[in-house]
Amino acid sequence: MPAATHPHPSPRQRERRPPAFAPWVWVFLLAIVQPLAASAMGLTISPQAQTCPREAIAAPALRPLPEQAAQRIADSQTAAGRHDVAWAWLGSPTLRYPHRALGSPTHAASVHALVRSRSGSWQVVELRLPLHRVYEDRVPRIVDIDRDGSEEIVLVEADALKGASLVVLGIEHSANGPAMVERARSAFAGSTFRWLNPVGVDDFDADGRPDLAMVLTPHIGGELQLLHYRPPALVPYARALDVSNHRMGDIEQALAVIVQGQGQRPTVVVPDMTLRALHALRWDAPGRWTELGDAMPLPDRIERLSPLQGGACATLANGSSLRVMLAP
Ligand SMILES: [Ca+2]
Ligand SMILES: [Ca+2]
Repeated sequence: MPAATHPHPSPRQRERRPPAFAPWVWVFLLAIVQPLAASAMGLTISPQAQTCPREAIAAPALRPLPEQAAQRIADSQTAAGRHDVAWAWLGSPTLRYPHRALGSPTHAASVHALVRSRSGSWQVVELRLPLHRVYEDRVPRIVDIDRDGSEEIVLVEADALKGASLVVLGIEHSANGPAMVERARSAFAGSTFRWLNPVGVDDFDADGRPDLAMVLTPHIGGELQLLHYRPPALVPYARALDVSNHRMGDIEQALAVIVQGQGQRPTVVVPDMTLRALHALRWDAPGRWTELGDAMPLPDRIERLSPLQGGACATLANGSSLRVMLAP
């Protein structure tokens, strides 16, 4: 396992650190010297005329959304799969874990999915948590993480004493039909109300197998972790400090983007702890972080990051949008 390293700039990078202009001066300078900035820093930021896209254009759903999905918890999102999980949603609202990281003390005590059975019919399956657990999350993520043709569901679960854990659920088939089961989970965050926010799934270390990325404790000193999927565990193999992908109390969970550069491993674009600057971090051989430029200061707090081809679109608290691109 490679040694965990910190994304702080090397002495060489520090020598290149430009003088501390006001953030708006930076945006202006970057806009007018973009070609130079692109080759020198690996990450460019320029104004974006349109508002950032909310969602990628989705393919047609496998099945109509089941009526039961209307019972999902308030402010939560349904998720659509592409293979054998048509839909997933969070249910059974409960106040038994009164943490307001996502704005409301209501959390889900169950997850539900419309899945394809071995006979080809579609059935709703569910997984209910014990009384000391909730899903402290607002959106299921459907992905075939082990590429076996059957989709998994990724969620944040929270324990009354141990805090949050990232969990991967799968569909298991038996004579009784399909059932939702736990495949793997990360270590718990450590104590009550310690939370984590997922970033996404990609093959960050280029071993041919998808990994998970998340930010542990994004409100109190966030740590970006890359984790191998090794059922029954999610095993961290890389860590980077001074990151955050969530503002305490905000429902928005999308503040980090995975960018696929040409001929390179995937890069994680993620705010720093102030949510006013961006890191671009890539896990490179033989096991170290490459930071594509120093953290880039922005004119206001980042409220959301949306994927763009080759980069990300940042929505700022002042309503403006910025285009954040990796150098090719
Ligand atoms: Ca799978
Ligand atoms: Ca991998």
